[in-house]
Amino acid sequence: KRLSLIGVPTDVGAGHRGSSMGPEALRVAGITQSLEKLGLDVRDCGNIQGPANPWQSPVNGYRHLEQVVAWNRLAHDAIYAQLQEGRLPVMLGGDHCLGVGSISAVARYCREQQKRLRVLWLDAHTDFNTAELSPTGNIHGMPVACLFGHGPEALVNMSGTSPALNADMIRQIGIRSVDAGEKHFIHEAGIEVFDMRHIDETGMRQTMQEALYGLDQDTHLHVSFDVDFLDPDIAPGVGTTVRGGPNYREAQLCMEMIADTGMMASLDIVELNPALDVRNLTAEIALDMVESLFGQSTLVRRNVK
Ligand code: DIR
Ligand code: MN
Ligand code: MN
Ligand code: MN
Repeated sequence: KRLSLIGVPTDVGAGHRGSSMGPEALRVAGITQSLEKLGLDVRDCGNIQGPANPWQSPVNGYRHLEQVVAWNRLAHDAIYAQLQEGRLPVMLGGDHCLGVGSISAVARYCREQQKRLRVLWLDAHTDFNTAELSPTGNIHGMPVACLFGHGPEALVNMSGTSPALNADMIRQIGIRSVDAGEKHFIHEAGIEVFDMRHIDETGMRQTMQEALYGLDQDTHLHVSFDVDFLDPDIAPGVGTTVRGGPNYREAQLCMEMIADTGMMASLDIVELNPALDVRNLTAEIALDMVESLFGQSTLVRRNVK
């Protein structure tokens, strides 16, 4: 497999500064070398350059909308270009507002290639807020709503059609923090959410079997990995920690079961915040997870493709 790492150093969508250092923290942790060791062809495209963070309060319910749009356009174009070259884009975020640009590029590509799209959204949060519903105005809490057609026009239309996604195309896993208005809105949208209670009750294995159900050879599988998916005991270096997430082994199983499908065709790694981390531990843990996503396993397994 041929991979392209694309650094998108943003924190304009977040409520804390520092996720803009995420791409470099992943490189320092050795992402290129780790993936090359797995036999992958890795191209590091470096970092995209975009507008600075003006650190302002929300305007009409959105914080830094102009900058968020600019960064997402750049991310969209960079990711789309790598897909067109037949490479597997790995977006190194940056905050999760970038899910709009990344998944819009993937949705555009899938439409052209007549591929089905399945997005796995690994996150403590559903990221389904709108300007009206959001308690913060931070756009990293809104990307899924934008992809469903709810949000500012520039973000909503980024894939060339709106909505870019519908409920058949996404599964959310690890959810444990949903804002009051968001809770009703996500239910209305009909999104299948495998929250922490679902994982507690059925286990990660059953959860992932359900989340991966129905993939076929024509499916493009996109993984959007918000590092706050992980329990803060193992991953403290994120802006919005929420207790009670998947532990190391549960998260590993999740990633290994995704790898077993052999179908992951694009990946986001977002919300890693080195300013809040401890000796780059969270980058290293996130990288362990990424290694598993790309097929690192203890033993040779019969279902490896
Ligand atoms: C919160 C936090 N729901 C918001 N969202 C985060 O501001 O909308 N998403 N942190 O990853
Ligand atoms: Mn998120
Ligand atoms: Mn999150
Ligand atoms: Mn390792």
